[in-house]
Amino acid sequence: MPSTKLLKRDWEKDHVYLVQFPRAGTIPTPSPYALKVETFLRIANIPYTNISNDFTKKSSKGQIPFIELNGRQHADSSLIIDHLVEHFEKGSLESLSTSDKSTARAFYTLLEHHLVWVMFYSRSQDASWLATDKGFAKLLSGVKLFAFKNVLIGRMEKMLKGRCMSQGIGHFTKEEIIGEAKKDIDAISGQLGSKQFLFGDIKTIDATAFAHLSQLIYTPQFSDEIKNYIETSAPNVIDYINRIKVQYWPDWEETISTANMNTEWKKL
Ligand SMILES: N[C@@H](CCC(=O)N[C@@H](CS)C(=O)NCC(=O)O)C(=O)O
Repeated sequence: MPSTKLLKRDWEKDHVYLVQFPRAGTIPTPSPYALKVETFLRIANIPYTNISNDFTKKSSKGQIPFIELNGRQHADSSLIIDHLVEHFEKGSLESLSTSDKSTARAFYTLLEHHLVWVMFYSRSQDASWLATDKGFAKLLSGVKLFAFKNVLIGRMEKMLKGRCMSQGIGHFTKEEIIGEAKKDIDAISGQLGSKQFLFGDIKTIDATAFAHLSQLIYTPQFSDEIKNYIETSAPNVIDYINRIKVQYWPDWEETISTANMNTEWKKL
């Protein structure tokens, strides 16, 4: 059940309040889940306002992102999108043939439950960039920056190492991980072909793909080979990411240079 503890008490009807980490310096958010929801909101043209969780506030499920809509909290990026599709009647963003629907579901799982572990593995090995200007350093100072750099980053790496061992990727060699990532990238590139988006017109799955691929392209990974492979062997994937960025994130550079969470992205 969605929690009823609200951050935004004077909410506006049918306006989404998206609670997520503050902006980072190399990507609007290092959370693929938050980037997915925010990109979906933009694609679906749903009015929203970001609210920083100040690294402390979490949903009833103990994580970010979460949204508040009409006085109720909804958590988990995929459940949030399901709710938004229903509430704002955005079914056209999910309308696919039966066979494409099955393929889209398989790509969702590839992205969120397989490829995502390459990013988690990378951060388990070295998450120190999050305490530099590429991450959140510009927003922190003094004791907070010291604690973030010297305590929290270490804790995060340790927690992610544990998760990677439980999932299995933590037992792989670096070459094996790169090999798995390449197979996923090849599959995405093959599905995309010369189409504009994964299934022709833009769909919800494109927000998911954009969010996860952006993490591999714009945030530090344990090996440069991953980004190099996308650039050299899957140039259509690079074009695809740029296409979504140009159309839905024209304020990308502004968000990462100013850390403003509510930049004007739509030209009125
Ligand atoms: N399945 C969740 C995953 C969200 C998630 O892993 N969020 C991370 C940030 S990227 C988080 O809040 N981590 C804090 C924690 O798990 O304690 C979703 O899709 O929203």
